[in-house]
Amino acid sequence: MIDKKARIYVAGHRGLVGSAIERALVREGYENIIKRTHAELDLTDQKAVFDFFDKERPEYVVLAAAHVGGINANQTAPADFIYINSVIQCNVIGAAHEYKVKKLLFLGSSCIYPRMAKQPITESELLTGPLEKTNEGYAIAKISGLMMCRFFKQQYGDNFISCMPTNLYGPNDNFNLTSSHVLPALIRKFDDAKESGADHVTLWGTGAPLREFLYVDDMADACVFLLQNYDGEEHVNIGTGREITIKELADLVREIVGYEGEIVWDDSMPDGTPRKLLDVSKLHDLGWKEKVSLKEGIRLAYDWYKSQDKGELKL
Ligand code: GFB
Repeated sequence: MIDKKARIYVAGHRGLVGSAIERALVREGYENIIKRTHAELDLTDQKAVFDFFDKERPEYVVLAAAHVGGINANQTAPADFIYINSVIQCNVIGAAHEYKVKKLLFLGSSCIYPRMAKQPITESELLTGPLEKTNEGYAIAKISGLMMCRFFKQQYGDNFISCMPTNLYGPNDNFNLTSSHVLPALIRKFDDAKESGADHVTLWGTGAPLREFLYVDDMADACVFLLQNYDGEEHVNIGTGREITIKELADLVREIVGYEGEIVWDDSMPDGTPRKLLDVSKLHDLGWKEKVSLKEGIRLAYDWYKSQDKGELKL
């Protein structure tokens, strides 16, 4: 059991994932959550990170800080994705080892698996084939973080575990149409078009790829559950085990937003990996299952988007 007064550092607490993990920890009664904004602590600065661990002595660490983005951001800036993520991971995992953190949870992403992995993707598919090219930089950094946790566990006995969430969405997402993931992009595109009375919305690719989506607060619950219940060497997939085509997703978001115009598919933009469905039996066997349906989650995400002051949104 993790003491409710334990010092828990959530790296990346202002992002989609980190903010949800902070909410989940608070809900569970944890009272001593340590946070630093990017301006207060630059996680790519090794000395600053080690000084911070030396001073704050966190007992638990959730490494949710990452340089992230959707298919276009990943494809156009692979150097940033591999470099920034690798440096952040090395610094935080290295400091967690040095300062004897009791447990660390590292968050990866389902894009770590081979492009043509057997579906649904079990944890053992890792490193069995070539990666999807549009996100190779990000995937290689995340694979390295996962392996680093595994090797620190093997060599030093550090309790560093990893999880691999599927595509996530919810409050504090990035709604910038160049760098965002598909769900926030759909919410914003349909909402903008509804407000402006535009007769069509342009979406990327063919709409044929299949994706799995998990509401971020469910993912955060799963993370807290793993922190409390899992000490294994192998990473754990976090998802719903259900998939939907991008075209079906677009129809669903359009209905929730209430936009009645046309959808135009721009196939000069990439589709990315054709299918990315996680096998979540390991997580289910451990005793965790999601609560929020896709429809309900999109409604919550849309309500959140509408409740925000435009100036506060990541647009
Ligand atoms: O969410 P997304 O950017 O990333 O795109 P991935 C998913 C699918 O939605 C792709 C299509 O087939 C896109 O072509 N799509 C349609 C759109 N319209 C849009 C749009 O307006 N914006 C966006 N962004 N997509 C990312 C990886 O892959 O998933 C990352 O690049 C990470 O590394 C993340 O793993 C979870 O699911 O293809």
